[in-house]
Amino acid sequence: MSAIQAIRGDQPDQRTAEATLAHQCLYYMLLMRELEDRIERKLYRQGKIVGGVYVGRGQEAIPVGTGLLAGPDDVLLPSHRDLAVYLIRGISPGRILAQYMGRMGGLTRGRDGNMHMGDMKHGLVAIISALAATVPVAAGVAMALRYQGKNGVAFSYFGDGATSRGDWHEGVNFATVQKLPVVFICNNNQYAYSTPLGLQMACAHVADRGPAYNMPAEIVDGNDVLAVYQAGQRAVEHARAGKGPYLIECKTFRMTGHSAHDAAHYVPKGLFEEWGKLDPIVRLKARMISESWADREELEERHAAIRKEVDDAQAWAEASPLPDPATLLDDVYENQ
Ligand SMILES: Cc1ncc(C[n+]2csc(CCOP(=O)(O)OP(=O)(O)O)c2C)c(N)n1
Ligand SMILES: [Mg+2]
Repeated sequence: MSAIQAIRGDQPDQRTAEATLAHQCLYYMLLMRELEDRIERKLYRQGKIVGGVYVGRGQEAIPVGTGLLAGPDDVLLPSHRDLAVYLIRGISPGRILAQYMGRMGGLTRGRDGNMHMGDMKHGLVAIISALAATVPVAAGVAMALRYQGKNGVAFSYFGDGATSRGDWHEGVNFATVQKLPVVFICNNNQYAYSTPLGLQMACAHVADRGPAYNMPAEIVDGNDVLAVYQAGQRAVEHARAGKGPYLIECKTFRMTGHSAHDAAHYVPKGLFEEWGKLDPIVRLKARMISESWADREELEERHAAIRKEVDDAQAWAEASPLPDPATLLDDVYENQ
């Protein structure tokens, strides 16, 4: 039985719903961390990754706490630090590693070398590199869901910096005017590349932007996965009930440079120390032990199983072939 089968309750389970949720959150946060560590700290340094690497270290609670709320009709538009969203929607770790290594087994079949990937079969819209460009797309997705008579919600993910882009404001404005079912999820990690928050926006909180659009907006501790989940529940319920969009600002911190090539010398060291103490995985584990939802040994076993899952995924991805150059134009034009 795999770790995920175990925590999904495929084995007789006496746990409470809250404990089961905590185990599920821990599984996806650990899997995201392990996969990204493998990508950034091993494969990238070995020269096996085709493109740049952007990770969500320290921010795992945000895609996990919200992604777990998505139902089959919902559509998710993750940003570049939301890897867990793909895992939750059923994309295997092997396919993700193959994607980063430019292999046929990846979601873009070797056409892209990092995270510009999606799969509508799983309700995942591919990341658009231009910041905030997915926000009007999220509004469009929500409108399409409404036209189709589905009760789906669009989950729109972005960073603090993206909220200063024109596309963000147009997308949010359209969604609020049309009362579209969108949940806007901001990871406010205090930096947009090397620009600290105070140099790119004049209000103190991203949530302060909500009232300008008559949109409910709440601030949540983005390093507390259960708190993110609860805020997400309020947001999804609101959107699904036809009341329009809802903004969640998750306060967090980027525990790396902007990308693997960036040593982040511009970030005061003290901030890494301060936020390191608030690591969402460490905090969830401590909570699980204090609530008797798990003991240390069980958590260790889970972690070991996840490392093995990533080892197997890497072997699978490395066995996947690179694309045949003769197929270069496949899927580019409808008719060649
Ligand atoms: C329009 C645009 N400008 C610049 C970039 C380059 N770029 C990619 S991510 C990024 C920082 C984004 O900051 P934020 O929105 O806070 O997200 P974070 O990376 O912190 O998660 C920049 C400047 C881009 N992709 N698109
Ligand atoms: Mg940011």
